[in-house]
Amino acid sequence: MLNRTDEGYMFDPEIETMPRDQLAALQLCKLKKILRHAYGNVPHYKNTFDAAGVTPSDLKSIHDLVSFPFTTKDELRNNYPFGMFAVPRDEVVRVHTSSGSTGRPTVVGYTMKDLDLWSSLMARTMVCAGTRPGDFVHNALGYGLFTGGLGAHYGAERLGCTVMPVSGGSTGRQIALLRDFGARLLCATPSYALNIAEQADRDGYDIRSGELEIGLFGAEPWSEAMRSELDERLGIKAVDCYGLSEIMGPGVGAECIEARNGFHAWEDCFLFEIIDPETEQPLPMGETGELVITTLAKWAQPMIRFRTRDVTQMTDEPCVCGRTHRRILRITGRNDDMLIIRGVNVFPSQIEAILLDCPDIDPHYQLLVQRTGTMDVVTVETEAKQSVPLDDYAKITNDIENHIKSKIGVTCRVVVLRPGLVPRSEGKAVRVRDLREKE
Ligand code: DLL
Repeated sequence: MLNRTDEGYMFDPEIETMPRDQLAALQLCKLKKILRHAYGNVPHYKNTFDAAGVTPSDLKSIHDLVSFPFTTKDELRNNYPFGMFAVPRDEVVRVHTSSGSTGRPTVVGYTMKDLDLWSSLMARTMVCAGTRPGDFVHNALGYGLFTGGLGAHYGAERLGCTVMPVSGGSTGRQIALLRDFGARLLCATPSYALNIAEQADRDGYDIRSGELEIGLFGAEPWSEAMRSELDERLGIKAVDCYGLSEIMGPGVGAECIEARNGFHAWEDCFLFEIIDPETEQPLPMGETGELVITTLAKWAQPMIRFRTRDVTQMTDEPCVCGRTHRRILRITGRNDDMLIIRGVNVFPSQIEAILLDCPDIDPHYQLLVQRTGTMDVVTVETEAKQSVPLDDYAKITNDIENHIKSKIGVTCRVVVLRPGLVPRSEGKAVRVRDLREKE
């Protein structure tokens, strides 16, 4: 077995360090095949390709992909439940769905081979984040229709770890299990990891003195400031991991523990583009826009140019870890979660970073959007630390309002609540509550 301190250990070394020209050739070969598979087996793709006047044989180089149509979440919904499958339903061995909180859920199917690939990519992700075979993994990602729990579970098993399938919730019990079993890796959403840290404090357990060394966090936007907070409070290195059910689940990319600066996008299995969401044109390397992903090896349900709505940027700067796969920098947020406050675009993660700067605040928060006349008004609800006297709340409120104004350029109302009053997350935190339609 490998020693935990073995540097440079990779799960798929040949692929992870593949020279860029070879990686590009591999992508082209896989892309041609997946386009044929999608066009030949999914009526939706046949129709949209035909409408755009393209067929798979028009793709001669990767750059030709721009003439192929995008796939949107609405189109997946319109093909509910099995219309996007490219194989007979009885070859699909697993189905997950998105939450469906805004209409029909989106369905994703996997063949046995797809599940095998997903497990390998999650194992690769975990190694990239510093996990090693034999580690004990505490998996607090939700099990069920959400892809987080099962994705991390099978990845950890594939790697040869010992997995505890705790799922989210029953936070008191999570602390006891972390203490008694000595997990090295914690998988969770960052907001739930903060909830765990808080519970450990309440229970008088110094989680920093335990065995925990790494947090593999994702499934929701979080800021660099939140990373420092989690590092500090849990005594770990917090590592970002990205994924989405429509494309596979967690494991589409992961930060390396060496740099912790943007996640390596697994380019042998996915093709990544950044586009301007308005003009829908590709943006040059380094510019911020919407991430678009094409699956290169997912068989049950290929996704061609899927518009993720996630806002980010890519970099082709070499990484200290030696991996050649490009990095996608922190996801600022989703287009759909972006608030436009008096003409200024604001993501909840920007507010989060400001709250974390304030020493009297615990970074639990929600943004409430209301309408007054024709104006949208945003209220930031957050919490004071236990030790802060009530008399100080007014001053803290004022300070945060000023910070938001000076750093982001918008005016928000801030309400500082007593500890425990902002709802806690057991999975993905709800950061924005839109009260406009109900008023
Ligand atoms: O959240 C898969 C996942 C599970 C990823 C566990 C990482 C860890 P969905 O429920 O389909 O899948 O949600 C996907 O979550 O489009 C992003 O908006 C957001 N998201 C996922 N990872 C990150 C991240 C899972 N690291 C949606 N940073 C995506 C920011 C993230 N946002």
